[in-house]
Amino acid sequence: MDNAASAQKPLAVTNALAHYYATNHANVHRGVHALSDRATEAFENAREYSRQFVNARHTREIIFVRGTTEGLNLVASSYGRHRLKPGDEILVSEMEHHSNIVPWQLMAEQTGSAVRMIPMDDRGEIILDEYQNLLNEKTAVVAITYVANSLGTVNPIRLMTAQAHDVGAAVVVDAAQAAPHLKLDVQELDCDFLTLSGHKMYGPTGIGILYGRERLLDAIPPYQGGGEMIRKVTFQGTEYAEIPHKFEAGTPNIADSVGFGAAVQFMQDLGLDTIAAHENRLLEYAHQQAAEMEDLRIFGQAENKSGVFAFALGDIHPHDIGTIVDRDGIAIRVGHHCAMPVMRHFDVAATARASFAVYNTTDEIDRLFESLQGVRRIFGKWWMI
Ligand code: 7TS
Repeated sequence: MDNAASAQKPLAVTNALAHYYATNHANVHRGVHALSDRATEAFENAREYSRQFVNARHTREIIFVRGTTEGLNLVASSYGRHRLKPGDEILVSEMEHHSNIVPWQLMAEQTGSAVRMIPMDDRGEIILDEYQNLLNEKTAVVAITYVANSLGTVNPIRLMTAQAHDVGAAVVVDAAQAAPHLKLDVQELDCDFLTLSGHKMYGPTGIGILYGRERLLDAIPPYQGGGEMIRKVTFQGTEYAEIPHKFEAGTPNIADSVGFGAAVQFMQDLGLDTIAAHENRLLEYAHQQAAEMEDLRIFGQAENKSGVFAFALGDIHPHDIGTIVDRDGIAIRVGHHCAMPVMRHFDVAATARASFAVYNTTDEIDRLFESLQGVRRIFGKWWMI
């Protein structure tokens, strides 16, 4: 139950990886030989599956990256250098993962712009009135998570995007926690950039995608320089390749892109609606069980929630909870979840978090709650059992 950190891999994905290495591997986009053609085809097919997964208009808008962290750093760096000037403002919500805060702080420092926080309420929902008050003609970027990893809140991206566009700001969506659970549609959301990690959606580690609106990707400078991303190099100057290759310097992570394509197909074969319905049932079940434990506090009570059940048990430290349930064979995450501002909001150092994937069951949730009774026993809270 630590799937928000990383999901386990189905055979469809591990077989695709093994098959690729055993039969199709070579470097891409450069060989005249058959193997290189096959590798290139497999790699570019994975780009097409990724395009379909986020419903982008064109594969030119899909860049392979290492994961969400790299996607966000790429946008902050390339779009930031293109667009940000002294006095500009970047709006980032209070519930962001550090990877959607720190790259913007780095860019703000370099450009003389400022990062401002969109606050949330105690249920873990963005305060939309405050968001609207923060938007003004200085707002250049709104960087927002679709689903918060520490709370499970699903944010109203479509609405926030429309309001950001009214003041001329670009919208960057962190879809790391949304991609495993929700149907993504960049055209419907109308966002300018969206990024996700393959390893959280049953795919390999070290691979993810960044979607960018074609017009913007064309306008902004490359992120890294090297092979693959150029059209012509001389000592007088360099012409860059067309997108998406302009943003893919060096030999790409070919095998894991293929594995990622297989993960996308795995999810689509199961059905994104089926996955969401199953996980929502699990979350609801966990909330029902929790209601019967009066010393259990839930972090994240948003109306629209997905995947994450974060909690505290009386005054027992989350690290103790995590260690004890692990003895019962249950994996949960404890700590600040790379979201220290969220911990600060609730005035705690850490929380315990169970996060669900399509293979989890209500039986497993029963076992988690039995194990939590064991935690209470160990800490001598016998009167609560
Ligand atoms: N954004 C969100 C919302 C995340 O949950 C994470 C990882 C990231 C960005 C970074 O993703 P990466 O694949 O580049 O590392 N979140 C978690 C988590 O909740 N527990 O471990 C990692």
